Amino acid sequence: MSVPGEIVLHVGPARAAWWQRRLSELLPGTPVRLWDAVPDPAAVTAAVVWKHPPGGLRRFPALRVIVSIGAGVDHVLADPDLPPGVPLLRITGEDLTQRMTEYVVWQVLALHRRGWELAAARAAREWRQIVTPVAGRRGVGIMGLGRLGGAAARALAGLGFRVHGWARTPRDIPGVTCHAGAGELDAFLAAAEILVCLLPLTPATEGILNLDLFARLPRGAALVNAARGGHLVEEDLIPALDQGLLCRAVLDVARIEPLPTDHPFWADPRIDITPHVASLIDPDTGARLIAENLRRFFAGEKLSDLIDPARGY
Ligand code: NDP
Ligand code: OXD
Repeated sequence: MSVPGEIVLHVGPARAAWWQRRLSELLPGTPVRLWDAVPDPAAVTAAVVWKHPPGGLRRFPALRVIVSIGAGVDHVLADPDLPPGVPLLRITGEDLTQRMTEYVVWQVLALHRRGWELAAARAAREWRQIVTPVAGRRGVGIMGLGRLGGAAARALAGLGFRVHGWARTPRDIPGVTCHAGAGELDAFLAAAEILVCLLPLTPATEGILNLDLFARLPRGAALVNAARGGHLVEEDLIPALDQGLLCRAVLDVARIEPLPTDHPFWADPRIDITPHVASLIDPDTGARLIAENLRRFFAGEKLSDLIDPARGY
């Protein structure tokens, strides 16, 4: 299988050669060029990118499609100088969804069972028994009911949690109380003792996790942000913990990644940090999905991973 023209690739230097080789194997006959080594920019018809330099895609006058190496496309749409009208695709798939579901279930169960208190007791050689409510008496709120949020909500409902979900438009998920839009945000938040963010980062969701929102949760709620660092107003998190609005936070993402070593979050024992690993796609699966999406795109077949530029996701 090949696609017409050439592919330009922008990905971190550590893996660029690997991606180039793998995409060339999967799309034999299609030249795959590294970002800084494109002999003929006019021959490029597809760009496969992760955090490309803003304005850089304008170099390719025949560009027909952009593919994000990831489920999120905020890193592409952050470019104020994108070539207009070029379709944007992302990666989704069962592996990505399953990994995120595992991460969310892991973190929600740990928060629900107050795992951090057990760990502290163990460190102090203390046999401290903690009784927690059963899942059916714990409200979990999932912000974003798309591929990832929808699957996580179903899994948590299957474990017996009282799951509430929030999306932009009405959704219907068995076992999940779904809320939609700004008008139903308060009702959703009031039920979320554990709040999980799985929203895309768009102008409408940037900074949505802030002090005002935390004040509308049940007092002492816990936060899991597995979406994007830009959802959280970072300066609001420690005050929310200090004020008892939140009891704990789990962050898989940060505004600046890697999180700088002198960032105050590292020093705060109420904040658990994982290094953007909630659902890292393994590169081989990612490359296969990208190659298949490109094949479908150029064959004019139906695409499920197409981004709506007006919505931003
Ligand atoms: P989808 O596009 O499938 O779903 C997005 C969901 O968010 C939809 O339910 C949508 O509502 C809802 N939504 C969007 N905007 C708003 C809004 N303004 N108000 C309320 N709800 C809104 O995304 P995915 O589930 O595939 O992924 C979510 C995000 O997870 C990605 O964008 C990415 O940033 C992040 N991610 C993080 C990873 C990690 O390892 N930490 C790995 C992969 C992704 P509606 O249903 O009405 O359209
Ligand atoms: C993604 C991610 O968007 O890894 O796929 O965050």
